[in-house]
Amino acid sequence: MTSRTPATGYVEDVSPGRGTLPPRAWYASSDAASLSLNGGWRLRVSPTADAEDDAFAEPGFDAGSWAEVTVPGHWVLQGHGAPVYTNHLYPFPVDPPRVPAENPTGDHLRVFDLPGDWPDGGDTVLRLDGVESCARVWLNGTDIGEFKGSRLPHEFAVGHLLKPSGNVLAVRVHQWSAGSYLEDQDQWWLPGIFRDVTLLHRPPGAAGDFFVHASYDHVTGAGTLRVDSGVPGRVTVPELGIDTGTGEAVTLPVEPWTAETPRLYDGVLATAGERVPVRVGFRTVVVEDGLIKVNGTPLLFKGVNRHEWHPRTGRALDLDTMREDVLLMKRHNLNAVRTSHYPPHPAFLRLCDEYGLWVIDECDLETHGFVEQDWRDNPVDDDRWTPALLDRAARMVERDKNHPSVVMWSLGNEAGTGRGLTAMAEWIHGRDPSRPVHYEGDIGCRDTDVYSRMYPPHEEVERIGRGLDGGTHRRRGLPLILCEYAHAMGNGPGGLTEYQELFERYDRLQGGFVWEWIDHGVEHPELGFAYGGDFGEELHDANFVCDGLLLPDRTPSPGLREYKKVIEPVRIEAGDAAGTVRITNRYDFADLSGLEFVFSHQVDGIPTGAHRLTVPALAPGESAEVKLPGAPDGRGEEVQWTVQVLLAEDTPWAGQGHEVAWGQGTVAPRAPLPAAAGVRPAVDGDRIALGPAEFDARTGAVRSLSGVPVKDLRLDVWRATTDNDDGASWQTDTRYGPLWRESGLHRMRHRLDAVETDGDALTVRTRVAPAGRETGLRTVYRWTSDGTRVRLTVSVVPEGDWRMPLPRLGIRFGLAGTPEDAVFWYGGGNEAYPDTRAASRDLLWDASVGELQTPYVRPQENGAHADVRWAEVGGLRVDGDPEFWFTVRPWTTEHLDAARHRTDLVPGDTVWVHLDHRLHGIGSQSCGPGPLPRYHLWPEPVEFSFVFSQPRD
Ligand code: IPT
Repeated sequence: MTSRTPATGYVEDVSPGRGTLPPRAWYASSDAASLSLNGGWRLRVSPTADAEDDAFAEPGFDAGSWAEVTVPGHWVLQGHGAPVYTNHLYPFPVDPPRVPAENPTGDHLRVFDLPGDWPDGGDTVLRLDGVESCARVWLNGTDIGEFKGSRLPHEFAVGHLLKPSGNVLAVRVHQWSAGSYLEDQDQWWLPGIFRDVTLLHRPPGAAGDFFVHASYDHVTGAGTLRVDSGVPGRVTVPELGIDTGTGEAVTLPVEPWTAETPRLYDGVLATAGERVPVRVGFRTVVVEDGLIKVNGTPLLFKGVNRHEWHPRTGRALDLDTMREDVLLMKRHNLNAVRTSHYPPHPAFLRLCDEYGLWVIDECDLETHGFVEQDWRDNPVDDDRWTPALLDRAARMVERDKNHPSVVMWSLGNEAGTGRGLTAMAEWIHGRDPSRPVHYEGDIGCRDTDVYSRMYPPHEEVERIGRGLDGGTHRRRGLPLILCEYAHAMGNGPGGLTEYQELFERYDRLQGGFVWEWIDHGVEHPELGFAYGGDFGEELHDANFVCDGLLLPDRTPSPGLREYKKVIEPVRIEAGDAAGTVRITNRYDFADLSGLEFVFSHQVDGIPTGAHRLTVPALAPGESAEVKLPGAPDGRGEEVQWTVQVLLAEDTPWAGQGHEVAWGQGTVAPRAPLPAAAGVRPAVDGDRIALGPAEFDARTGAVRSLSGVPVKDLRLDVWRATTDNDDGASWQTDTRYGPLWRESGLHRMRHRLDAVETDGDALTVRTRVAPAGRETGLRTVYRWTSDGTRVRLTVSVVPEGDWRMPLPRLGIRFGLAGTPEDAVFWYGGGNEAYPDTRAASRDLLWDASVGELQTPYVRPQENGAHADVRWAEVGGLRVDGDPEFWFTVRPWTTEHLDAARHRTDLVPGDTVWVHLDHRLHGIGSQSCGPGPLPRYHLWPEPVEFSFVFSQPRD
């Protein structure tokens, strides 16, 4: 027997690769030639790593019959094979570093000519910015090496192999490799050459690698610039009059860079061989006195975790999409991004420098699946893998070190603990002492400079804020950030306001990063957006991949608008003295001079005139009380004040007039509703008339109100459970979604006990309860009328041993209608639930029924509006006593509950109207804690009323 090492042995080799150049700074030279090799490539996908020999790499190979794909791209999103989604489970047997025999392998071919003016001399480098997960590369038939580390650049020296024309670049990409064990992030597995491929001419005397050190001394106001470069050269920054040698420090007065004031100075590094534009931002990051400070000032991160995602191209993003992300973040008051869980496309960091976002740059490392075996054999605790880990750390730090926006390095995510991580941290600290190191899994903070947690409940965050959490001596002296919190899966996240209050109350709490930026739904012709399982995966985690603040097409979700309000940089509250507002500057660095304040009074939801409010240019943290103009005479109407904070001038990220913050308060409350009584019910055969209402005499069911036919009006306690109701399987706290279903709250029965016409009321007595349980809700509907209006008072008394809160408590009924029908209401605007209502602003609103549906990728409860005084829908007006939660749908809750994808929802000819007295909170239990106890809807005796009438003109 003879054995032979397969030619594909490198696939399962723990080493990072062979033949690549040392990592270096990523930059675009202004004069050295380059050639993009993006575009159409030939592709052949084989089922295993070694199904095909390497003859395809030879010049002259005829790939005419191969498919065409676009590079950058993933072949599984271009019609060849399918994506696979798992959260933390490896989608193959765990036997490191071995991978399955079924290893889809994409042979990519590209033939290219050099441009006619391609310079002679020097060298040329081939750079691949991202290939998942392992690639072997040939140029003109010569094997130049192979590499792993999907979201990191890899370069080869290829000058000696290039010809003026007919160059053949062959890249064999394996979906699975030893590297896959290090890339177990919660996302789709998407093989391919998904970032740019570029040929870079390197003239003699080219800069190669360089390190821009630009610090800021907040005491003196001076910046110090020193550019270290392997190849000597001159550094010029004309605006500052800097003209100095590499390796030499210059100190002079500058304006510092911050995420709020992203002051960049354009400079040039000129070596003998090339000129390289450098964008210098002066800032100094330290952890001192237990706080993360930039330029001497403690930061508050208002952040988000960003995976790279596009619903058609996966992790292959174009510049416009990256810019759209940054603009959306800035416009929603975000100031920070954690690049979960790998370094992003380098252009994204350039945008962060330019527009201003604090960045935690995270290494391409996660070994989460090892948790299933109590972290046994975890590569980060196995010395054989350490070179691969160090390679990843170096590729990230070297590539991204010149970005002022990067204020922290992160070792990776969910990789347990081990010597390899320590080695990475040591290497990073040595190479770049100017930035703190982050890693959430280092619970004692042995290797890290900040204490970081994921998804802790509020009370635990508060304990940490008060320094009562214990922990190692080192940890006790460090600030806390929540690298992930508030899981934005489906409807939610709830509880943001209360987290923010804690962050603002305790210095040690320096904010956090909501999980996550965008739903990773895959555009799909039949399903709308596909999620895990939709491609027939053997193992998958369903729609856990859709947990973003943006829907997959980048439509902001209500959760993003909520977050924007919660983290607004200016707080507007009622002042202590009557007729005043308190205005607080919550920026860390900026004053309020770029903002204008517009004030108006609202009478019954209608703004009356707008005035400019003069507000002092408060420094960060300062507040002032400002007097408001006199209120109009309400004459029984409700009067509110509203202050909007707008950009006074155009900024790079939003135009003049863009709203950054707002506040609202009450001047005169709403007048009580009339009793609407006096007329007596009249029984007439099988019907009862009561003013403009008609009822079934036997059942007491309402048939019409003000001439509008009404279907199935009754008490409703059910909602199509949200992802946060259902909760994550590993949660140890009660998960109410499953409990509600188990208890039959979705199949309540309505027993009729009596229909009474006494005096001026029609009273319908019922008991609402699920089969198989003793618990129930005694429910009495009491109808009265004054001849034009009809008042319904619902009283509910719980019976039995209720051990759970209710999803909702209100009534629902059907009206003839379609999604196009207009709805008007006075009350809150944004979708809101008890713990997601910060962005709910009172106004007179109108929308169509269809527009009021939030199209969460997995359909679920959505679309409630808070504090609604009255609403008009389907030819009926409803006034609430008290205010109610208002929801309309072109389908029933039962349909919504059964739907798995958007396209399962088909409108009928009925619009279902929900008027809720109370709702259960939303929370974050799809990964974190449930709603705070104060947002639980515990059954208790309640009474609430609605007055129905004809719409007003
Ligand atoms: C946490 C992961 O870090 C993140 O990648 C994502 O999977 C998130 O959960 C859920 O969407 S890890 C979890 C065990 C808290």
